[in-house]
Amino acid sequence: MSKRRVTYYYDPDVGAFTYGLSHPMKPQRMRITHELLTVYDMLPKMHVLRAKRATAETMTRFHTDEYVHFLSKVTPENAQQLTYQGTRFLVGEDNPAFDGVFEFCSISAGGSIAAAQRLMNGQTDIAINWAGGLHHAKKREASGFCYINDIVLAILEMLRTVPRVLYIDIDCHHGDGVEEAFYTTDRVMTCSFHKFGEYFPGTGTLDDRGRGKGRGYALNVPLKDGITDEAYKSVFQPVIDKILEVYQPSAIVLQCGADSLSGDKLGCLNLTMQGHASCVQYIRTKNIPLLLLGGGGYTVKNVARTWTYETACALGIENEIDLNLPWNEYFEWFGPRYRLEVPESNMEDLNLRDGSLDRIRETALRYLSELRPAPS
Ligand code: VJV
Ligand code: CA
Ligand code: ZN
Repeated sequence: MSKRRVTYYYDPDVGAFTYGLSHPMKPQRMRITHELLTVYDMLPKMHVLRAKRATAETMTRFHTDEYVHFLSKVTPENAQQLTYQGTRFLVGEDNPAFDGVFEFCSISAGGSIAAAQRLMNGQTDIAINWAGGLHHAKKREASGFCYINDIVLAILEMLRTVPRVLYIDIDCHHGDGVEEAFYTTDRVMTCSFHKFGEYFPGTGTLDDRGRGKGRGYALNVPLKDGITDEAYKSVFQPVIDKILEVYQPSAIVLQCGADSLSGDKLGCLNLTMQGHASCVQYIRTKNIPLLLLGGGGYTVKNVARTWTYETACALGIENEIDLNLPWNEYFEWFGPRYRLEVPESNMEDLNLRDGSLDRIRETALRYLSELRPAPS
């Protein structure tokens, strides 16, 4: 397995933020992942960096001044009042005005932007920011646990240097915020695999393919409940191969949302840790500058397991790893087996029922074969 230079961004403060006690999004998962990376002795094998926090001004490269200003001011105490004054930037329980929300966003976005810069400088082959991947955030509003779209900001940073960026999203939810931001340009191709049908955010059908100059440069792969590794791979690999052939991206951003794993609290797919990671392994073999980001993932112990394993994949040392977990600060979380694994469940794969996956693969590949050559 050939080696790559890997840079891992981690801010030790990130794990202390909380969306609220019973909110499914738990920033602590980045700290647990970091602890596993530590006990697996992976830190000495990569550049471990703490990024500069993103400033409000940097965030306005995508978001509106009004929205960023609101986020920088909002607290649990004044949220109602700020919202009453006619601003509806945060809506409902999904996006609470939690303590330190702006600082949390500045860590998440700061990591993704710094990672993009380091890749573009040629200082690293793979950059990782597990605190990033917040794909639902919109230009002027928060959505689905996401406030600032670190992915859009990272891609905008890359577009200063390279002509074409490919965005791939394996989170169980549709990557709507990123798709929308680049819907009318051919300089970014977006490709999201997600559960579709009575599921948040409700967008991402095969027919949503981009508009104007961007026509054909958005691709959606809608899935039903229960997809397993083999079936997922049977659509992921040919679709990605075809995109690489027709689009020839200069860099790839892979959003590794871990709610597509079996047993996720909010997800409904049935991928194992290995199946999820095989997406990372597959992209890595293409030897294109690669940014790995986090995203969803609500069964915290499985998120930590998978992002740890995927960091090992980035380093090319996954075959040397002891799948019996070394002792660590969170050891009791990983019982009763104490293993680095996420097994599949016995749920039915509804994608195989009436040949729906075959039709989706065929249609996606046909759309890609109709694409005109990429802009230079
Ligand atoms: O389905 C929705 C929206 C509602 C309105 C708000 N209620 C709470 C839930 C239904 C229509 N939102 C989704 C958002 C999913 C975001 C996924 C983010 C990512 O993984 O793609 C990237 C990071 C949703 N599903 C489940 C919940 N919200 C949910 C939110 C809660 C909750 C339980 C479930 C918020 C607070 C609390 N419990 C205490
Ligand atoms: Ca997705
Ligand atoms: Zn998700």
